[in-house]
Amino acid sequence: MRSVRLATMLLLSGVLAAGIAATGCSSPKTEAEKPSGGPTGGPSGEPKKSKEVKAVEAKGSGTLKGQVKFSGDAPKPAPLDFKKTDKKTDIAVCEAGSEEERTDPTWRVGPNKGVKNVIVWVEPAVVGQYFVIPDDLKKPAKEKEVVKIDQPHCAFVPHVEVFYPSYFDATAKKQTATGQKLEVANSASIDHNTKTDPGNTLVNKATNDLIPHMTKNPVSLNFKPGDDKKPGDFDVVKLACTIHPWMNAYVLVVDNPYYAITDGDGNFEIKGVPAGTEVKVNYWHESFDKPKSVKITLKDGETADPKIEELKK
Ligand SMILES: [Cu+2]
Repeated sequence: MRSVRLATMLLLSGVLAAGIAATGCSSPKTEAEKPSGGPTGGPSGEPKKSKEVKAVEAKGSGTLKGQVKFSGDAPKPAPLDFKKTDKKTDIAVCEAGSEEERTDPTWRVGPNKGVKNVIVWVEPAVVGQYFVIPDDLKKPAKEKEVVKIDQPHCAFVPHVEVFYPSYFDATAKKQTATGQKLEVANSASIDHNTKTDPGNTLVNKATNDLIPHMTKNPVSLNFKPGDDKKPGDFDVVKLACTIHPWMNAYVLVVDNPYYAITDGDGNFEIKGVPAGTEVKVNYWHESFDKPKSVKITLKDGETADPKIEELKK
């Protein structure tokens, strides 16, 4: 199945790549959507321009800063239908959740029309290349050693996360662990389970099994961004609970530290982004079939807006 998907991806992306031109300094350009295997994303599937795995030659670093906005009238999140669970005794617990836990999490649009939970991340513009990660970013910040998703009532909180389990090591020429862990906890008084949908992940399809956890001991999920010998892969993994069919969450698995999730009003900021070289700024919202991207070249010390287009429902 995977090889068929990959072959299709490579074929499609070859056609698209032919139409993509390079851009100049700090001038973002919208690129055609990147084809990928899963409905919500998948590893980079573009053809290699060269088989050589090569370091990006950066000159300093800059900051990407911007806002992802919604086009048109903001949708109002509909209440979730808790009657959809077969465990009717759970409903009282579900109803005790916060407003965010009780309403459809797909669109969270802030007062200034910014869209929450859009993931923005950077990868080298040339497939096969990799960023040389500075030592201080080869491991997670203290407060991010564990990326934790909880289920306090009947929703995954947070709903969207990024997991950075490994980076491509220049010397070893392979993915090397950052030490970051991804854990799903259940602090509710009722049972939940966590499963990954094989239709929504390529590289992590092996984790497609039920992970029951009715205790407060969190379950550790060993997702990886892609091939251990390759740089630049990523995967969007969807988590679901089979007991409560409305429950889902998304985890983007990446191999570099240059990422952000938009806040309640769509704002994002990514510091330390390699400058002096063109980079690809990917962005993804759960309404997308696959991630989209723009390209930009930062100057050393510069803060620039990659100008992500407004999202529509
Ligand atoms: Cu559940």
